[in-house]
Amino acid sequence: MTSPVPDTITVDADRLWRSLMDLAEIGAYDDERTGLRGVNRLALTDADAAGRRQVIAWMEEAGLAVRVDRMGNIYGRREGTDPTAAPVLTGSHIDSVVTAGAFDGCLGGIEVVRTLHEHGIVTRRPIEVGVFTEEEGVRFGTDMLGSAVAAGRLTLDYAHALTDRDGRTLGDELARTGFDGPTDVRLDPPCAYVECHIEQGPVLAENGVGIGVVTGVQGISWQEITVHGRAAHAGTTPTQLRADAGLAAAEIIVRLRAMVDSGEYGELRATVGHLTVHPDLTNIVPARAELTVDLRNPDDAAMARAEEDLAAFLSELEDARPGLALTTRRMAGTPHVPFDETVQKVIAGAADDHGLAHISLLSGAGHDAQEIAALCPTAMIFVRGEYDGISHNPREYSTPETCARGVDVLATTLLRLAGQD
Ligand code: HGY
Ligand code: MN
Repeated sequence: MTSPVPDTITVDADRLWRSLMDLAEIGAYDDERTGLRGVNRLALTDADAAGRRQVIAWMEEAGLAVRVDRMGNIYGRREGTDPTAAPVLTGSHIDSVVTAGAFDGCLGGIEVVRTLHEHGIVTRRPIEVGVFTEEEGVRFGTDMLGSAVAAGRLTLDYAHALTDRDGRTLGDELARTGFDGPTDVRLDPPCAYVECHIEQGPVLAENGVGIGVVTGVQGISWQEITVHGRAAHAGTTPTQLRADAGLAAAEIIVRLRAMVDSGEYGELRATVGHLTVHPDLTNIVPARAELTVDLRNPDDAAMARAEEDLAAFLSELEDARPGLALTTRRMAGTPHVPFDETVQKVIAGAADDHGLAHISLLSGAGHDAQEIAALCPTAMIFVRGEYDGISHNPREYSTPETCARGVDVLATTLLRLAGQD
């Protein structure tokens, strides 16, 4: 017995929260720095695989037909009355950084289909829930990896060959965890894609609202820099005879901050999140330094200038310091991606009809939505984060009420899109 499709729908807040907390226990660890339970579910580790199995079990309980593709992307499909219609897709990721909170990526899609299922609501279009592989990019070095392959920006072979710091390939880890699925990775274009995600920043809280209608994602540039110098005795080697790779790495970090502070690159943000020196011993001048540079910028031209000027600085450094050689390797790079205005309007209308205040904002973080936007009209819903919106940290937090209201907006948005021609 099916029920008429309502104009708005609310989800089961307690069940949503229980699932969020249950998933957060998979890969949980006791974080010494914060004294909190953090989450460590690096892509295609045993913890991630356990999280995947849990999500698949929830999908099947909610009556979804589940498929896994050759990138390990998982899709749960709920049929509509018109099986030939392109589905409305929602989703995100469940892989995490190594010091994550409970909310990054895990919000909502399954709770929406559970709610439709229990109310006997059947939409015209099918609805699919996607879980994309290696969104964070911190194990295999390229972010939004599974969704980028699904959307055709990156090839399956490229992705399968990527290695982690221990030299394991993504292809091998898919096979080891049993998520080297049989279905083709290229995703047939959905009719629309809507992702609900915690903001991971302070903007919604600063504006006193719980819901964000996301207008797009800023540009991202990741590169690895290796500085080759010369190991030498820390006591006997005069300064002028040194080729100190550690010093050069420090000069790069200071230069990046000067570029940001100069204001010449718009709203550039720069982060050196990974830095190692070799042989990493007290009394040896570093022979080698490896660092990653993460640049973010909403303005593609300003991003390009920043990349060019950083490259110029690296070659100046090499010229100025005898015995130093620098190499760089591009890890990831995506432009500013604007989201679809019509889908944004549907989200804003759903938030209005739920009586929820909202603002529009650009995403500072990368998301799978920026990749799926290449296939179909796409936009995102943000839910407010607490504690200045801290994320990639066990302190990441959003309240049960805020999460539920965000997933209400997702549910109503998906309903409306799934009813459209
Ligand atoms: O790095 C990012 O922007 C996202 O958290 N993957
Ligand atoms: Mn995320």
